[in-house]
Amino acid sequence: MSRLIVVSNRVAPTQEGRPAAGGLAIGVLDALKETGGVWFGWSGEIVGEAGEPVIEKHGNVTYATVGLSRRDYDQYYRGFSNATLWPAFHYRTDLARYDRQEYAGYLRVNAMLAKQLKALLKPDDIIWVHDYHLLPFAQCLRELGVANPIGFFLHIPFPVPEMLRTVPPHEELVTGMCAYDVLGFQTDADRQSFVDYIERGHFGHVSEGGMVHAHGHMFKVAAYPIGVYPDAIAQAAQQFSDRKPVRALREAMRGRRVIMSVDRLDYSKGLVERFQAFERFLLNAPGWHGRVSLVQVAPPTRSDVQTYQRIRQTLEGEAGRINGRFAQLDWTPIQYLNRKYERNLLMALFRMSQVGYVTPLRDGMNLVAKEYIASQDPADPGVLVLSQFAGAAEQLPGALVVNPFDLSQMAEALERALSMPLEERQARHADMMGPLREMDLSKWRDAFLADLGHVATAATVTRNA
Ligand code: ADQ
Repeated sequence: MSRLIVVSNRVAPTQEGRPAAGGLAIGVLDALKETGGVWFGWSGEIVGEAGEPVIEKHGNVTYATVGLSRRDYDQYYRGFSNATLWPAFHYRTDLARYDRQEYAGYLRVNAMLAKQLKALLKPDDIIWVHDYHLLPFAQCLRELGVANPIGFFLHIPFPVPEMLRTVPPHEELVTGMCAYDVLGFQTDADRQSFVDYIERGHFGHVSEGGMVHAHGHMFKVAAYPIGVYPDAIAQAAQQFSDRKPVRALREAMRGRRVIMSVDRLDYSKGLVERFQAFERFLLNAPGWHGRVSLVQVAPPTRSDVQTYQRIRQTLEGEAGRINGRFAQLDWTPIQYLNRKYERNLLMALFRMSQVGYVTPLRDGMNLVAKEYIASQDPADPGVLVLSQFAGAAEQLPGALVVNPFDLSQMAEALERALSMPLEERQARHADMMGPLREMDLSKWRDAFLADLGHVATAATVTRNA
């Protein structure tokens, strides 16, 4: 049987129980643990000079990690990946900057990682590459003569062509993407944006079954929405409901309702707008004063990228201002916690809250929305208030879907969620659990790998001919 080689920028910590870095890490690790295989990527360490990969085996997963030099880290990771691609792909051209040297560093690191991986490859390995740090990775491998099947999954949104064109080397990046055998996106809208770019630029055309012919390659393009394991989450949420931090929050709330938000501290997550909409809700609905708190858990990430330092300051300022305006001696409207929690504990916190408040300005999928639904007690479930710009909104019709730029609408949705009758809450929850079970994490992996298997067989025959 073929070995699965997963490639992502950051290989998640190997120790059990430690919180993983984010949605990608959680999805990939859970998916890989079942099939077994190799996970290759950056170790998270800065080293003098990138050396040979360090190989460690834990269970049926082999971790192959390499360090990055300071220059590589600054140009490839902090620079082009997170200060150009991330903001532009999340429609924040106001925050995106472009620097030719950083782009050169991005290409150099992709080529270096491809060379390192090539040394570990066997002829029948299947390679699955993840996310925006590695758009040119397949092209680099092909240049080294690698003929194995290579698929790519983009965890973040793929922007509409006009937005993509704001990234100066857009054409080169898309040409690189065409070297994959399968390109997977979170939603149909993302898939369509890619196809629009190809067709409007006359780079190629799409034939039946989502096959794209462009830049001399033939590859499949499709949406594979990432999922969670809803039943395992439900079980964990229930089991951890008696743990100390959950009990402590329950006691501190003394019967008050909880609106719960959990995100990495990132400007794409719409935290400032969310706080301001909560403020508007408090203004509109004085009857709720003292009866509900917003608990926002947001651990800092990428804190050495400047825009991330700024969002942190802004948010702390907003929380302070809103609390100063409304707090009473025994009530703090916003509890803002700048830290990570163990995953199972988070699920229990979701379960004890009455509203899941998930309002990114743009998000590839958003696993928190899915985790929130899965964590609920079906007999007395909470209500999900969800941004229309999260990929998850395509699959969670039972949520109260809001436009995160419309503070009044969000404020109304909070009020509606907090007063929703039990029967309606139950019906909405049941409506969402079905699709969550049908499109769980193993379906995501299996659907992608099945397509990669089919397409690659045909393509490899052609490449080797
Ligand atoms: P992220 O932007 O990281 O993921 P998301 O999908 O919400 O966003 O995943 C975050 C994960 O981290 C969730 O599983 C959540 O439970 C966990 N998490 C968040 N805050 C935490 C905290 N304080 N402590 C512990 N765990 C925490 C990227 C894309 C998303 C896409 C995923 C997966 O940006 O759009 O859904 O990849 O493809």
